Amino acid sequence: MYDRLKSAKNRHLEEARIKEEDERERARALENAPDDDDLLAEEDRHEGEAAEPINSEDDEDDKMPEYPQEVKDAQEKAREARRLFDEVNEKTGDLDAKIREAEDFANSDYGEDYSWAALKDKCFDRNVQQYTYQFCPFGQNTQKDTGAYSGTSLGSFKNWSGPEGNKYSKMHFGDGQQCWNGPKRSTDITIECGEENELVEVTEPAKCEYLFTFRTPLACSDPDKEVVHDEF
Ligand code: MAN
Repeated sequence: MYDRLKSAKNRHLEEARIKEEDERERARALENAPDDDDLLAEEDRHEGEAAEPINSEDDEDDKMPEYPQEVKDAQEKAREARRLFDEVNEKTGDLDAKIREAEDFANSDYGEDYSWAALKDKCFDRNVQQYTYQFCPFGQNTQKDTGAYSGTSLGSFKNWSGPEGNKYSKMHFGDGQQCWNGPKRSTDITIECGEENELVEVTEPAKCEYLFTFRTPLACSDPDKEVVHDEF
């Protein structure tokens, strides 16, 4: 999928580059100015001013002679080429963002059936004493004074950390805000089956090491996969 996006992007860029290059060539040839190899830069300097004469021999004359028509045409073409280039550049920027997003998605572990992707970009809060804790499954956990705007990072998602065979039952978050005289803050999350997505418990068993319990229907075993026992 990104290969297709990438080649579309490269094609757009190449077309715009060639078109801009052609127009510059033409403008250079017409202006017959060997030193001026950047018509667009020249164009910038003239922006907002009346066109200046090429060979101004009469300084007293207020009326400015204009560039020859071919040069003005070439300047307009160059402006057009630049507009096209800017437009394509913006489109490739959008494509870049989509490619990054697709790559991120492909490099993340959302489970065999990608079902955990449903929690991507979601966050769940719980108030405990003076703090509001926030669990953002594939992002960053925080602790903030309830009502405060910003908080303390309790780590960002590192990996699924459940035991073999049950990998998706725990998550580890690390590299949070450094604890005074202690480690960088981290969170371990235990994931349980529940009817709703809910952060049900928050504790700090050791200084700056947090434990969350999160309930979600995603952790409930798939009834299709369960062994069906005969009821006879
Ligand atoms: C803050 C909070 C607490 C933590 C201390 C450590 O008060 O992040 O959870 O135990 O800092 O100094």
